[in-house]
Amino acid sequence: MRHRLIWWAGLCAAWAGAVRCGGSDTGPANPASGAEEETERVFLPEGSRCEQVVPPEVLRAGSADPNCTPRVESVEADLNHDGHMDLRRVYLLGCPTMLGEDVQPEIMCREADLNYDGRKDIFRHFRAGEVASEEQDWNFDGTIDAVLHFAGGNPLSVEFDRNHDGRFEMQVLLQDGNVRRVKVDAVGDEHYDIYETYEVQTDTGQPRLISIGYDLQGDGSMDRLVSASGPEQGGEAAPPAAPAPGEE
Ligand SMILES: [Ca+2]
Ligand SMILES: [Ca+2]
Ligand SMILES: [Ca+2]
Ligand SMILES: [Ca+2]
Repeated sequence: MRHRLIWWAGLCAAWAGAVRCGGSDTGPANPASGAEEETERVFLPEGSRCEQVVPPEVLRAGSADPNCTPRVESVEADLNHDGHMDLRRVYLLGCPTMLGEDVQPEIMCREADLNYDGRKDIFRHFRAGEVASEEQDWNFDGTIDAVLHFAGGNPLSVEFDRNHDGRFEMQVLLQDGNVRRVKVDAVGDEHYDIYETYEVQTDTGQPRLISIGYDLQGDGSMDRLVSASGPEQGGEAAPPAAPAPGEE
């Protein structure tokens, strides 16, 4: 976590195409292949997280054509040719604009089953055609382990459920793709207790840890700030570091 974040690219490098996950080169098992006798497979429930509803703002905007109603449709694909759909894309089919222009189908959501067990594992949500967030189930247990948030098409922050208990105890804030701040809930009280602040070095272009703040009292404010290069500050409430982009 100390360096430029490239984990999700490594997680599932090509989930829109040939699917490979977790660094394995072998790909997901396909019991229907090889010399083994073919047996009927049992697939898990799909676990879809892509809604197939017209966004309310689109309904409110109305249509220039009184006979047209915006609608959504999904397109599915069977990537490993086992007869079970692994990839689903949901599109918004809008209506002609007030100027009479046709509207192209707009991607709203994309979800995929990366290990071909029947249950979807990665979900990318779009807003106005631009990626807004992505949910990832790294260990294929049906519980989301990481959520990425995007702004302007760029990743802005990531939340992690590191112990797979369904709660996010770590947040990483990004700036131009580099780690800017890491917040950790170390005691599991749903408040962040550790704040790591990073700065990109002008010579290397890599982020470097510059300070760690601790909330020792669990009240949401830093009580102790340790600089990576200077003397420790503490006693009184430590001054907060400059906020990272997207940080409240
Ligand atoms: Ca399939
Ligand atoms: Ca799966
Ligand atoms: Ca999981
Ligand atoms: Ca957790």
